Amino acid sequence: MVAGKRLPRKKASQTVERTLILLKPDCVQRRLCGKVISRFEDKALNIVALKLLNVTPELAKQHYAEHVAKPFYPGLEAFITASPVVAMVLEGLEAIRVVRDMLGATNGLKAAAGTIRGDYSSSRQMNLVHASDGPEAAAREIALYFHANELCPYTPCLTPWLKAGDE
Ligand code: FUP
Repeated sequence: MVAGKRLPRKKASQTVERTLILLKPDCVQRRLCGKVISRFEDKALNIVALKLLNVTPELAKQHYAEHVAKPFYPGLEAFITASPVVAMVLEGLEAIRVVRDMLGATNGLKAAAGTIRGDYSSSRQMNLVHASDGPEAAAREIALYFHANELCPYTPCLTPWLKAGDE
């Protein structure tokens, strides 16, 4: 290294991630799917899979495996199976964290204003949207809701105007 000359700063590596999103029964029933999907599109997240389905009690138990033994689980299962949900896979740089930040805290009453739950939910259970909380959960949850051939990745033509080439 030349004395006094700084090495170029190494860029933190950014990862393209996929995350499983559920627009829950309250979101579908309250006709909020369009507004919520618009937020994800506006943030330049790519929708790579999307469908409407009924969550069965069996699927609910797999999805919420870590909560099945908890006292609130029966109510959670009754809620998530009560009406159709929209399942989506979103793709983008650091998508798992970005989407969780966009949702806000689990309890809508505590979620910051400006987040999806902060703006539209006043409930802990009816908090409108589920999003995977880490890479392992994302892989597990995507496989629960989608076959590999239902994922349709593509390059949006706006890409050069959404981020710099080295991002
Ligand atoms: P989140 O990671 O934000 O989806 O939240 P959790 O994994 O902690 O909880 C899963 C779901 O259970 C949440 F959508 C809210 C619901 N829940 C209840 O209904 N009651 C509770 O006491 C705690 C969580």
